[in-house]
Amino acid sequence: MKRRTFFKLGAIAGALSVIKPLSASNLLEASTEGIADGPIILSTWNHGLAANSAAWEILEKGGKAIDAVERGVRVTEADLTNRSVGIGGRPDRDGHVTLDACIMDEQSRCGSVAFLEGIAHPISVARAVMDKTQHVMLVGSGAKKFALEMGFKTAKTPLPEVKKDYEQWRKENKNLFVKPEINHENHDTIGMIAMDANGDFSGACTTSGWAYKMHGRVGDSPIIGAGLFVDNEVGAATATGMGEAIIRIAGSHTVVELMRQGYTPTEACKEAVRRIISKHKDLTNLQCCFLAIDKKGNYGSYSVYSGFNYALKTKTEDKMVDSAFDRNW
Ligand code: SD4
Repeated sequence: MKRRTFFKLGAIAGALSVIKPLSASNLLEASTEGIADGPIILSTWNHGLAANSAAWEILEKGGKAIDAVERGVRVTEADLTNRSVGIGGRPDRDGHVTLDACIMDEQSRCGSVAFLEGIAHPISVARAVMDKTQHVMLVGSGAKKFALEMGFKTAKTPLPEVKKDYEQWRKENKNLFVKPEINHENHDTIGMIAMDANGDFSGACTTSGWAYKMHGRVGDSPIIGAGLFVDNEVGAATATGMGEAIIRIAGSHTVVELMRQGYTPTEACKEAVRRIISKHKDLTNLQCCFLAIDKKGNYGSYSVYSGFNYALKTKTEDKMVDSAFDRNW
């Protein structure tokens, strides 16, 4: 390399090294982020309130975050009126309800299942993958076989009322390659992250994914680093929204790594959203949302579009919080 070019590159590198992380604070209303004193749980969407309550029963007794997040999201999985989590979920284009879930603890142990059919609590199967096997991820018939061997109960899916909607959808959608919609009305995966009284983090994420997706499609939710990531030195993050876009930027891992570099949770989520926006020319219906907590108990979120909210539970708060966002629908 010529000496002059070398110095030029050196000057650019020097300038880059003093660039500060993006500041989102001027764009935020105070209510969209905060700091917790003691244990904290964040969960995506309105169903997060009930899930947080169940999880809190464990944290308030000094229990572990890993047990709290599993208990919490099981509440959402058990809600048969929920159309995008658990066995009440909508099927894929071929009429199969396929479930994705993952879980991760403070020791970076993790477990995941994807494309799993007919089992009521995929999050607990993911936990069993983590606790009982040498593996991280089991999919499809292998995941089902493992679930049955572990004694998990089977469930018949889709539910009759869901099947009726599906049959109607099939009548109206002869072209099976039509892009399924994911917008503010039809998605509500639960991603839950928590810090316990010991300051340890865990997270869980579970979904039936996009309604009427292609058979075999797996989203971000069961992928460690995309739908969920925990690093006990730094904090935790989870995601909801269009899984393909979240996978492309390794979303939740990106958020945690940005917090490691000094970004606040909101700034980190905002930067992940910025990357998604910059990498997609067509943002139609491309909602993606991130939630994060750092080691000091700071929490925050950011989404591409308005409309994303999350449930917050601490010693003093139990409420829904509107996320900061980049643009209005
Ligand atoms: C997926 N991320 O399968 C999930 C969908 C979702 O709220 O989050 N819906 O892509």
